Amino acid sequence: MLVAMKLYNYFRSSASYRVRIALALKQLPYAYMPVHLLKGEHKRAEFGALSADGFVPLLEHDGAHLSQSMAIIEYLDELYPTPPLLPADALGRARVRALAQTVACDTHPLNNLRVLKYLVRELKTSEEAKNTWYRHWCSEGLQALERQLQGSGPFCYGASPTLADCCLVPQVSNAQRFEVSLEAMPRVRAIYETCMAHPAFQAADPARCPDAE
Ligand SMILES: N[C@@H](CCC(=O)N[C@@H](CS)C(=O)NCC(=O)O)C(=O)O
Repeated sequence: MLVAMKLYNYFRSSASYRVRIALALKQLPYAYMPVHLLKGEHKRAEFGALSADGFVPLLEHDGAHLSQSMAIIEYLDELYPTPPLLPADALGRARVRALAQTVACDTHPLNNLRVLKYLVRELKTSEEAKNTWYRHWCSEGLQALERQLQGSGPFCYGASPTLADCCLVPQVSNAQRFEVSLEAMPRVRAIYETCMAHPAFQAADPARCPDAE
């Protein structure tokens, strides 16, 4: 039996977007709990009582509160294995996790809201320098992904979406928002197009979120 889930998230949060994609791929219903990051709602005591790290996404399921998008997606994949988001073989799983972590561990943390705020508020960098920082690290990360995607297709790892695609799409969407050039990344662009033609990816799109502005 399906136990009701709640996803605390923000439409523009790319880590939240990853989880929304996974939930949509698995066709799992959930209550959308908006947490407005720019209004600092993730810093409020109510949210702090649920979340130790104060980040979105946070998944509430079966009395538990789960943080970290990658851990949440793997949890969902174990509980609801169809369709699988990780390959059946160990080498395939290592490859998919490597792609996903290139985004989630090497790229996204450098461009997180708190990092950008720290640059501007504490280190007194200009808006322009902050955007240069953003574009640099986003581009470095996506180029590393591009190199690993040689021979891939139509998705990051074969014929169906995996954890890696859950990570690629939000990162590309961020890159587009910050006008990072994707010119030198044909594989990343092609996989992004394939994903965006898939109904689950469309359903998870930030523009379709209840808190979209
Ligand atoms: N590693 C975490 C990262 C979560 C994260 O960075 N969330 C961002 C939004 S994408 C956040 O809540 N940022 C709040 C802040 O930076 O103050 C995950 O994958 O879930």
